[in-house]
Amino acid sequence: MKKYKSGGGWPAVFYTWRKAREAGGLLKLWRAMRSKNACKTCALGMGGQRGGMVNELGHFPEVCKKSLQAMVADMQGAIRSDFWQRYSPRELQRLSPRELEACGRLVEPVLYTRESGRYTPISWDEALERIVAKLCATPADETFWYFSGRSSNEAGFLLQLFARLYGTNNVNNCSYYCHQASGVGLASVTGSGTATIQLEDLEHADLVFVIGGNPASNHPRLMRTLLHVRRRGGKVIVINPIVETGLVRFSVPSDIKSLLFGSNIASLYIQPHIGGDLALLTGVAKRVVELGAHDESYLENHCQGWPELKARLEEISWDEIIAKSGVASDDIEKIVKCYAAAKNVVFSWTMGITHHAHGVKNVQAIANLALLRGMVGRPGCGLMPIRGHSNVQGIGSVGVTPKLKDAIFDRLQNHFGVSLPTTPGRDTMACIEGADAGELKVGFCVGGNLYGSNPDAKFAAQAIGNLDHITYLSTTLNTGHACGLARETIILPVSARDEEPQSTTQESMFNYIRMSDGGPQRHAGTRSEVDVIASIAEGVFKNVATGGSPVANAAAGPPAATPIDWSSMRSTSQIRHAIARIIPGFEKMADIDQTKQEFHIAGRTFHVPQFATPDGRARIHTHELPDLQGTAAAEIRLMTLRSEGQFNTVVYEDEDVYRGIDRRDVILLHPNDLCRLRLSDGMRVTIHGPAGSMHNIRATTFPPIKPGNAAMYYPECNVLISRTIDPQSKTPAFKGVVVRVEPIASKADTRNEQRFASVVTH
Ligand SMILES: Nc1nc2c(c(=O)[nH]1)N[C@H]1C(S)=C(S)[C@@H](COP(=O)(O)OP(=O)(O)OC[C@H]3O[C@@H](n4cnc5c(=O)[nH]c(N)nc54)[C@H](O)[C@@H]3O)O[C@H]1N2
Ligand SMILES: Nc1nc2c(c(=O)[nH]1)N[C@H]1C(S)=C(S)[C@@H](COP(=O)(O)OP(=O)(O)OC[C@H]3O[C@@H](n4cnc5c(=O)[nH]c(N)nc54)[C@H](O)[C@@H]3O)O[C@H]1N2
Ligand code: SF4
Ligand SMILES: [Mo]
Repeated sequence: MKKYKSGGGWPAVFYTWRKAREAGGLLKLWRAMRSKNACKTCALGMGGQRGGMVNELGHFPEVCKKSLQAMVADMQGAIRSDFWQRYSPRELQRLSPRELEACGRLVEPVLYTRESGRYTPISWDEALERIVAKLCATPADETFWYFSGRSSNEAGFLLQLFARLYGTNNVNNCSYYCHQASGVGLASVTGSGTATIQLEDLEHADLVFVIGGNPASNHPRLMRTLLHVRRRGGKVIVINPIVETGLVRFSVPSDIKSLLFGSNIASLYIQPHIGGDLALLTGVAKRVVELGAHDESYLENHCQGWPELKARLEEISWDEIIAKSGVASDDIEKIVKCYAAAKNVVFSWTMGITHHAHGVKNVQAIANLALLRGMVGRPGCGLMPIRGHSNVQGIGSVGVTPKLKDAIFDRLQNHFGVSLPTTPGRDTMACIEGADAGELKVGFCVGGNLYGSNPDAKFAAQAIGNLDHITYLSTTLNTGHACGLARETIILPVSARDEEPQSTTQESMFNYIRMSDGGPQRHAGTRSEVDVIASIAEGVFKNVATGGSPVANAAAGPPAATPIDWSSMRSTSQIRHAIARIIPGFEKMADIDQTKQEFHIAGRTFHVPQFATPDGRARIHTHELPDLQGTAAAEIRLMTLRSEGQFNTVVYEDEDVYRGIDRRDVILLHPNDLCRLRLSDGMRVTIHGPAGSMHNIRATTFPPIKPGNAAMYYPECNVLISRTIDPQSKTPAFKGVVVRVEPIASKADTRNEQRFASVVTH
């Protein structure tokens, strides 16, 4: 396959034309993309009231392949009723994630029962009645509520409120498999779990670190910002085991000079081992202090823990740092030189940092490095986790977490005159494990693909299979609908953001609240998430009020009838009023309907070194360096990652264009490792991971990866990965997996276990 020399550029432009044809013409797609709705895809955030393809600073046009992919997918035709006759879940299990997505839009509720062995269309009334009856018969703490990050703030707020009044804190979101380590790590340093900067600050940085991510594919519009840093004479340091084409050179399609000639992005590209960042960041910090390039007065006046860090840095040996990071001292010196010379430095990071058993420590180590030179709490510099889903941050802000912040808990109780449960609540992995142990009986998932996002896919299927009931609110089919089947499974078809009948709001990774107008329904039969949640809440509490089947919460007894008029909660405007009163920093939400004024959430960004900790000082944490995994002769360290052509568990195309890979059933290995493991390019191999094996995978030569490290595509490879989690953030170590690669000896052994059929146990 042709390997591109830069990311973005003409391929991205041609892609737009191709996608326009699929969507029924350029004009139709253009109208959809320009509607006043926040981009549905990543959390960089575009669109909203300034119209689609506009960022927070008013730049236009900001559009990327991914936003087009998502839009065109939502513009697909409907799945017809006879589809369910033809395709049982067994057949759906044989389809790839791409084929499932391409089946079309879900437009009618469907019910699966284990007895019938298939999905059957049912009416909305029947579906809602069944769900309400199930909830009324189940102790609240035996249920869980999972949210993906694409839904609105309004849906998130309403669902968590309902779940808590129903009686459980088992409320969580996909962040536990994503940026939770960033939230936990940042909160442990600044007292606030989100970025310390706004987009505007990035425009003033003279050095940006991009650690453990591939924004060229995954957050394409960030590339324009990085390009501007370079044009201003600033620098970009990339820390990544893979030399990603688009981080070396990128052609920004909306910038004519860049489109024609391409732009250099990385000034310095450093390749650590997978999991080697903590050692590398510690090494850089050690050297900064050795050279006296740190800011002693900032550390003494605005931080706590500096003496301990200083002692730790003195004590730790260079041998250990170099062996565990995989980065030579020359390269560390180059980073330090750049950092010491810079005035405004932004540190950004993504999954290469959080998807480790030491994810929180990684984030704290990034913060340490920033604090050493006083780079937090000033304009133009700071800490910036690059978030995933378009509203994952908002979902967390409005309370879709097991534990509410104290202020939110108190205000919720006072505002509504209710009393909320005080049980600890379960994170996402604890829900999956609870389901397997029989402690949980009912699951409710708003968006996402709980099955497909889990490590240890076989276990995930078994755990969800152990539930009495699961409800999925979805727009399209995914592997979860095929393999994540409870005894009774209901899929409810919902409207996408730009089809909502009322306006909704979203929060970008820069703590910026956008308003989406919604738009005309594309398919009769879909309902808005808010409407569905309000209907279920109404049904459950009507039962309570009329003395119908009681909901017996094991701890707290049946829930009291609530003073909340759930029917009025069908109005997103009504929900926004409650959010404005309850969620700190969201006060401006109260009149956003009239003003249409999008806003930055108050109290989140730090432009003075006065932090949200009790004494206003930032906390410095010190760490032991974890051992480097996968160093035995027959082993290799594996990262699982996304390709250019997918969005999480949804695969749009098999090609990963900028990495020059044209299929997904591959393990990408450096030529040295092919040699070391006695393999050759294209050879069929079996991969043995901690949770399972995959057969018939192609060993593929991939010189851009650092020797000793390998890569495979998620979600297919989740059969391999164990449920090892970071004890602090509960996030699985999706990127620190040790595997063995074995050539397939005979032609007979060419079962293809990456197809999902083989992992389903019932
Ligand atoms: N096109 C597209 N865009 C997306 C998504 C998508 O699936 N497709 N998903 C969205 C979501 S939810 C998220 S969370 C983000 C994810 O955005 P990313 O974090 O960029 O995505 P991944 O593919 O998980 O991460 C892979 C990058 O991390 C590097 N890496 C792996 N291990 C390590 C390590 O130990 N150290 C370092 N320094 N680097 C490492 C890999 O080489 C690779 O470049 O993207 C969002 N945007
Ligand atoms: N091995 C490995 N595993 C990983 C990762 C990895 O890097 N490696 N990454 C992890 C990360 S970062 C994340 S965020 C998770 C992803 O976890 P999830 O968020 O659970 O999964 P997605 O694949 O994003 O969910 C896609 C589905 O959402 C539904 N959907 C799309 N739009 C809407 C909407 O507007 N409303 C509703 N209700 N539904 C909608 C569609 O049915 C679609 O199939 O996976 C995690 N798992
Ligand atoms: S970078 Fe993210 S928010 Fe911006 S257009 Fe692309 S997918 Fe949407
Ligand atoms: Mo994510």
